[in-house]
Amino acid sequence: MLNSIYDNVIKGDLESVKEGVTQALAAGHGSSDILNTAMIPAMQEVGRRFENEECYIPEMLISARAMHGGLEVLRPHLAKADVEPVGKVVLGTVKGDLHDIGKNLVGMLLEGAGFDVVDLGVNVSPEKFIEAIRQHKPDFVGLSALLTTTIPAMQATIDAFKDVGVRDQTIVMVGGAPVNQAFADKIGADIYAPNAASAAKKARAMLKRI
Ligand code: B12
Repeated sequence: MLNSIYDNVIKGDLESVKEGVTQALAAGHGSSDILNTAMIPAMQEVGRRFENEECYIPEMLISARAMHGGLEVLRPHLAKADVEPVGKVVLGTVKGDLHDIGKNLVGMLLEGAGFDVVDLGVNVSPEKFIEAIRQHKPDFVGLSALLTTTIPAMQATIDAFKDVGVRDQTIVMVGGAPVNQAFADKIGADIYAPNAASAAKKARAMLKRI
């Protein structure tokens, strides 16, 4: 069952992915099992094929669409609806970057951990993040980037927070495939997390400390 979800994400067969995820849940597979053994490895395989020129952007896009469909089926299982918000997070993919699957997953698991999530979407300018900090007064701001060419926008965003005096009002969390702890330290972020589950865990732990 999980194998066919994996295959259908790679094929980009949206309806079969949604159906497969629904059936796997009904058969008792846990949502994180479905994510971590079928859906995420499928996107990694799509990335590997793209790198080796075995597939191209249209194929990546239809796989991404299928992945989104599957995530929407999983969403209620990842996010427990009846939890009192423990804090607020503003989340977005930085300027120039259109990847949002990982960010969306981070948002869903943060919701599941009890956070109120304000998702600004993709290609978010520093100004838009600043506006959201002023409007929502979030405990955390999460920046996502998937391209080596867009991770500098994380630095630019944090620098812009300092320039307008909002840097100390929020905890900055960064992530995305090309980001690591050393980079996060270098740009002055407060938290780096390699995946959505650890992002939610670290955010909860940080809230307890302050
Ligand atoms: C799907 C995809 C696309 C789709 C995106 C659709 C969408 N709606 O997201 C499309 C087709 C649009 C696309 C376009 C491009 N892509 Co692309 N894409 C991918 C692919 C295959 C999968 C990404 C993905 O969704 N992974 C699955 C998720 C679950 O993982 P994740 O994003 O890493 O997120 C996890 C963690 O990183 C972390 N995380 C993520 N965000 C955050 C945020 C916070 C705050 C925290 C704490 C944690 C965190 O938690 C997440 C969940 O566990 C990757 C390959 C790969 N292996 O990553 C290439 C990849 C990222 N793309 C790549 C490239 C080159 C491009 C293009 C430049 C191609 C082109 N020539 O036009 C364009 C750029 C467009 C743009 N301006 O952004 C390269 C990047 C290379 C590089 N080193 O920079 C990759 C690595 C492919 C490759 N192997 O070459 N792409």
